[in-house]
Amino acid sequence: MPATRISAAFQQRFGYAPLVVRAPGRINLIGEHTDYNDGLVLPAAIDKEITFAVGLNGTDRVRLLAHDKDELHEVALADVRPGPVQWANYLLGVVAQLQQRGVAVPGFDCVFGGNVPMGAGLSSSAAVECGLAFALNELLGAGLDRLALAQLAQAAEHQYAGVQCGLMDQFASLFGRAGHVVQLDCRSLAYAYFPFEAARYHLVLCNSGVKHALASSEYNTRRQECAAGVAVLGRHYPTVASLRDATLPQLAAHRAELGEVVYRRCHYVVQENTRVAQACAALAAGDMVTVGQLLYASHAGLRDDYAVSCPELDKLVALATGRPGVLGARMMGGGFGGCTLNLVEAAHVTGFIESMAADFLAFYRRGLETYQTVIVGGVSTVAPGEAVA
Ligand code: GAF
Repeated sequence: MPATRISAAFQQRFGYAPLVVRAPGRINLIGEHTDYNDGLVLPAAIDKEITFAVGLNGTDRVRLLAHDKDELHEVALADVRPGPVQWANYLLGVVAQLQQRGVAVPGFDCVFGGNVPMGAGLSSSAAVECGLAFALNELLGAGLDRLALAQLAQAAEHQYAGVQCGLMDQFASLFGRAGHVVQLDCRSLAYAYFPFEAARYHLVLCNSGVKHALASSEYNTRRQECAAGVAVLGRHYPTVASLRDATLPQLAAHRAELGEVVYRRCHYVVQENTRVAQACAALAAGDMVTVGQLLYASHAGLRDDYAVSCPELDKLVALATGRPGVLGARMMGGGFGGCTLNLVEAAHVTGFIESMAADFLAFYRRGLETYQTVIVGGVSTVAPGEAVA
């Protein structure tokens, strides 16, 4: 029971009672690399969570304890800036963003830890940022709403982790609803919940075990390539302010001017936005076969046009394809490693996991880590004694 463990560790280290907050990681059913293109995404918060114990300490210092690493990082509030301790940067980035918004952050203590696997593409970093932002907002009575907290956490990631991410991960962690995926329109910020029929279908994650060093640099490159595409299209079509506005015929008409790489990036994004809308319609109609087909199509686009997959992810999708009870599979998240998302009929989950693990072992000579997911609610406080994931 991590909440009790984290809270106890806080009391033991700092000697007073903290506020306890849980912050979930996320899956994304479909809509990858669309968030920073003003597009549509369809994520959900899952029962892989980070728990925070946070309290004001009456000093001008911040004391951060990463429980799972058993590492303490201490810094004066006047000295908050990005440093060499990566895990601390996510937290300090949140402090800096609060300060920039005029919130006077006093000294505080924070212990955090949980079961979101690191580097698996489940947005442990967003969970870390959102959990602390939520806790400090509560403790300080700063009055920021969930959207403001998500945007603040996103800005922390930009400035302290150097990843020019979109809003999806932070939004999912804060706005998740149990049993539902949430469609976010990243331009209007309108959102709508769609029930996910968990009794009949499960979302199973297969971890490629690959943590690609290029993930953040290539991510930022993709953003630039999309922006380059918009710059070309905007010269011909003044209504195109982002790839959300672009159409496939427009791309085809200017393929040479875009250049092959930029054309392919844009082609993927335009198609993926359409797939998200189609997936929402299929979900509403209870047509999970179509949802599954859209997952396969999304993977093909991410692999061939957007070029953010890797051999291990492609292999996992190939292994899942055609297996009993599997409706669809694709790589999930930013790419270059992390997990595949598999839509599997509930009755076949055990067989799916066992047979995938056996085939993965036979091919790569190493074990396959898999995670079964439950879709849960977004960041919240935890009452003393309350169980969390
Ligand atoms: C990462 C980013 F943080 C998200 O904003 C999103 O762009 C995702 O990659 C790809 O869909 O998780």
